[in-house]
Amino acid sequence: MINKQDFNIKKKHSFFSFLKKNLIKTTKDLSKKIINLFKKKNIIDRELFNKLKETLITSDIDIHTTNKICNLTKEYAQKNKIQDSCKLYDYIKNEMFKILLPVEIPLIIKNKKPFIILIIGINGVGKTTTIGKLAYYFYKQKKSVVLVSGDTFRAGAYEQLSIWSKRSHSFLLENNKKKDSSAIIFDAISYSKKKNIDILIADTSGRLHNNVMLMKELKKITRVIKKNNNMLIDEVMLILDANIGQNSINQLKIFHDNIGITGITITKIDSTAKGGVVFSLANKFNIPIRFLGSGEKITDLHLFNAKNFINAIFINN
Ligand SMILES: Nc1nc2c(ncn2[C@@H]2O[C@H](COP(=O)(O)OP(=O)(O)O)[C@@H](O)[C@H]2O)c(=O)[nH]1
Ligand SMILES: [Mg+2]
Repeated sequence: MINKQDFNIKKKHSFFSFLKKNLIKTTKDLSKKIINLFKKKNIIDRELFNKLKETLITSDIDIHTTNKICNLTKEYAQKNKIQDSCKLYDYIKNEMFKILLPVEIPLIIKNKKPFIILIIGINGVGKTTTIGKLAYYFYKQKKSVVLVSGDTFRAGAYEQLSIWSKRSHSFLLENNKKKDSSAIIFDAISYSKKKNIDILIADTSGRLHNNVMLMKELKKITRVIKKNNNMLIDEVMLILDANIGQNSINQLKIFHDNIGITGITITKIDSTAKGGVVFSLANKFNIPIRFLGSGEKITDLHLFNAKNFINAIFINN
């Protein structure tokens, strides 16, 4: 059953209130502490900056990004001879917004058929679920979508994708059990070309990110796709689970070094207190954050929006 509540027709501000509500877990502490330090009159001294540093680090922002925010704020306060900590609230808000803004780059579907999206990431991060949500998102935009299950390792992977294909009105290609994932995806491209399909989304297997075999398999998939009449993958989307905090930086680095990532989707922002990692990912890698996943329903997918994310932390009341 399709959930009638469609994100495409939701009012703009409802996404903001959604984020505010759902980010409560993600950024509640961060929000509360920043408000305590910079919405109340505090003396601007070394202790205040130590507290800011501690606040950022404990919400899972890495040390490098934390130092950047603290140093900029300190310099701004000194340069402008600011005495009152309240006057720094908007400054910090803006500096943190500036970290997120460059990675707010939505996925544009070019008029190339099929537009190929390869979904990768370790086990359990939400790859298959995100594919279902994406397929529905494109279905609402009146695109024809084909799914293919390149996960030949996990028992039930095909069946799980099959459920999502029905929910999202997309077409799932049958897998030839004798073939490996790159051959299965190769066939899916040929099929989609023949049928003039708009978008092909390929699921892949997870396992461990330091698993040499996994990287080998993903490299083979990208090689095989390139050989298919020079078809390029249009989006290599890495799925990261917000729950794993700083560990997602390592995951992104390994996948990016081996395969080359063109976009990120961060799932499970509804169930974590480690949302600060979004700032680390944005600051350390200049890779677009496409979507946020906020639950298990088909409509729990949201375009990443830097302003909404910041406004959910820096609450103005
Ligand atoms: N709360 C929450 N759960 C999610 C989200 N995305 C996926 N999940 C759950 O995470 C689990 C693993 O998802 P799955 O798509 O099978 O991960 P995969 O192994 O990467 O394909 C499932 O129980 C999903 O329902 C999300 O955004 N929020
Ligand atoms: Mg899966």
